[in-house]
Amino acid sequence: MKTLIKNGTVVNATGTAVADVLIDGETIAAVLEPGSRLLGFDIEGNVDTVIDAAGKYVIPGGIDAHTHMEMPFGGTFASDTFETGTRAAAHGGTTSIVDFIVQYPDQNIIDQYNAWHEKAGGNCAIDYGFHQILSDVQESSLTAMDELIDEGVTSFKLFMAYKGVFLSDDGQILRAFQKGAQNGAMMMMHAENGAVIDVLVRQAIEAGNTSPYYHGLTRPWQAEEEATHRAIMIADLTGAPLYVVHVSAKQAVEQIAAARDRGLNVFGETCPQYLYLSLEEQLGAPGFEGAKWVCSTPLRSREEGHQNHMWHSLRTNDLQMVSTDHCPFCMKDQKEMGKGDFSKIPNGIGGVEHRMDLMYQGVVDGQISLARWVELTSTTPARMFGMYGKKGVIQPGADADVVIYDPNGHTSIGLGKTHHMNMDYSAYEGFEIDGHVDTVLSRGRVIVDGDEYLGRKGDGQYIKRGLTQYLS
Ligand code: DUC
Ligand code: ZN
Ligand code: ZN
Repeated sequence: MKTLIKNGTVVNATGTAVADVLIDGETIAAVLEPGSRLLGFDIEGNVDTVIDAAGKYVIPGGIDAHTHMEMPFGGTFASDTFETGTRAAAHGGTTSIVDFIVQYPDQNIIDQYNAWHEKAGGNCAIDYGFHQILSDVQESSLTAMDELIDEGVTSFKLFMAYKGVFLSDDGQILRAFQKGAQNGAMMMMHAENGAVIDVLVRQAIEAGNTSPYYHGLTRPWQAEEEATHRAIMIADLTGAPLYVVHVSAKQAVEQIAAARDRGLNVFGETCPQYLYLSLEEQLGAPGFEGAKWVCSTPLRSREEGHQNHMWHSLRTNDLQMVSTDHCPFCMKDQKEMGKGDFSKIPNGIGGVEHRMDLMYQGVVDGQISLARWVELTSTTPARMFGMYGKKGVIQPGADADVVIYDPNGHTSIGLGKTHHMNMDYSAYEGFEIDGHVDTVLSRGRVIVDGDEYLGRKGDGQYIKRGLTQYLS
């Protein structure tokens, strides 16, 4: 099967060019001047399918490097399965995800790795890789880290919060980071001071402050800044590369920026919710509405300027990536568990479907350039997590994961509109985007055409990742 995408504006992280993209089977075969002939042959007359992308952007498929499909968490499970979540991702122009294998204390890491293959295998519409969550760093965990690297799981997430669930103490973090420094793994950190948060939460509940708004107030930026600093110090001490997930506080970015200025391999991701949503408007919504946006790290105060600072940091490369932390829960029966006690609301926001659009709106609004859009959402995720060359770029030899994006199209986000995630509300209800995902190809096959889904459950393949390609 040969496909020619002709006359589109190809956007890579390095810049843009009007070009034809020739796809042979699952792979990009050539990027050519429009209308070129190849060894004297007329290309258009010798392919099976021609897609005219004139006036549209042709970009590498989005890579969401932070998702939690069907994650067991907060007394329930994230409401998107690998099937529903990857189908929604495809609709939104994301062609790869990296999901988190969960280890709870006492669980065997290799058993968990196998369990996640069982869940994802045969169900995904797009390609998928795994990071491993470590919540119980023992000798066996360190051995498992080596084994998993050989299986393509080359990044490990630890938590400084959620005591009794995920939290690792500083000594455990040190040991895992030492292993990462040895074997080249990327160490990922949920950076919030859990002990401080736990006391603030208890005090708030005892004082009768039980609404979702207090989720934000009891996870203050100081707890994020302090933990980010501590993680950076342990990374510096051990020599491990560090990737701080879901950064939301401007003070945490400042810690990351200072570390990078010192030449450390410290990186940071933020998420669309920290660019667009706020403590005042969403968490502070009347009644129990704010539960829709309970996630950790929490939405931050717009008055304090965190959202503007996140955009700024994406421009200056103090932050390198945008992922979603897609961890959806329905209001009914799930978020509702925390009525009368915000600490029982399952933490998480769904957004895997909307990341490419929401970040494209950043281009329209003048926050980031077109090339930076692609870099933040595809190229850097590929390089950060050992997939670049196959993923994250339109070039010969790459997997033909391609999105044709229409800058003259329009997307209305909300339930009953673009929403394909298994959620009974949209965290971005009413958002209007000045662009539209027109066509999505996953390894050469059209899986989304207009608003029609043509993909198949199980066509997504496991991505056996290499080590990070992003160290300085
Ligand atoms: N934060 C969330 O909001 N959900 C999943 C886990 C996390 O760290
Ligand atoms: Zn986290
Ligand atoms: Zn997460």
